[in-house]
Amino acid sequence: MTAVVPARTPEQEFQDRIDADDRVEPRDWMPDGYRRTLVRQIAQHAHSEIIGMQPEGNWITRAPSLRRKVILVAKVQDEAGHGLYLYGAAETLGADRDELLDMLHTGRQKYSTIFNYPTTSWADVAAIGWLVDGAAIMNQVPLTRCSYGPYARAMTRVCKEESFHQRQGFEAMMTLCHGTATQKRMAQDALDRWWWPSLMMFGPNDDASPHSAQSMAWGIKRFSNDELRQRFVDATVPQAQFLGLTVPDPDLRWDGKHWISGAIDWTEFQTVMRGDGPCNRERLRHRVAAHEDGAWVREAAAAYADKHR
Ligand code: FAQ
Repeated sequence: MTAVVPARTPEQEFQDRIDADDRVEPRDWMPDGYRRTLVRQIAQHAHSEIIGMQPEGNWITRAPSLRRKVILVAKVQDEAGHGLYLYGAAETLGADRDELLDMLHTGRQKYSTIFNYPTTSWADVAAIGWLVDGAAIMNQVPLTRCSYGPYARAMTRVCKEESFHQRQGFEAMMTLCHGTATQKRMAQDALDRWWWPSLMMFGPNDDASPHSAQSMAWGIKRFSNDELRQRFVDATVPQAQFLGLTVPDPDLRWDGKHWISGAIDWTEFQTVMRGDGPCNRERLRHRVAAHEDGAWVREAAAAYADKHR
């Protein structure tokens, strides 16, 4: 007698493909939850890139030299480009770009907490490149192996550009640290203010991260929030030491294998995520105004597209 093999459900077949490291492409069948999770993450990521233009954009007119200004303009433009690749990736899942932007503008979709802190000195621009882009790379390199093809391919290009951003930030930090005593103090002050928010970029601890387990099973996330945060701390503490700066964590210790951080202030993270951080309102106001000011560009592009259809 031949054994009856129960038919596999589409969900099981999909999971088999993921487990075999197969890439999912836009026209392939996928569970609704997989699609929703990707749209949520990719949209938040896209929003972070375009809101992330503001803290550094604030310093373009005050960059200390022509060379620094050229680098900064290129970097901020790159972030706009990253937003566009990501909105494009979300569209391949059936999302509507105007709706996503509306969700951002009305506070119904999140963007990274890190961009709600002010940039009060030039050293903050250096610290963002070094720490924020450094954290972004640590989080995004594994996303180049994400199971969803268009997101993975967008990340490959984004990571190349982020790596230039991180290097220019570290180099600017190095210049400040080898400069006058005032410049060194500016660099330390920037590290003091950006260190903890950078660690928060990786998201809540694993035991408080509602999406991680499913996202890892679906091959969207390849490592947990805490694993990536630990990699970032291990990579960055020696860089701070090389710069002659002190990481603002009195509990930081070496356990023979890793740099172990003190406790993160998750109340601050929740406050900023809720919309009550130092710059949340200003960032959204500025974004909405930029969108409204750009209406004529969208209208002109639509009219041109109509004429050449
Ligand atoms: N800020 O269950 P999890 C950049 C939310 S790009 C705000 O762990 P998940 C480039 C999370 O969305 C920076 N919200 O969620 C640049 C969820 O909310 P929901 C952005 C956060 O998705 C550099 C809830 O908490 N990068 O920096 C944050 O599995 C310089 C529960 O959390 C990306 O978006 C946060 N920090 O893991 C630009 C990378 N953390 O949806 C300009 C892609 C968590 O339930 C200048 N995204 N939340 O309402 C990811 O890898 C993931 O989405 C995580 C969160 C790891 C961020």
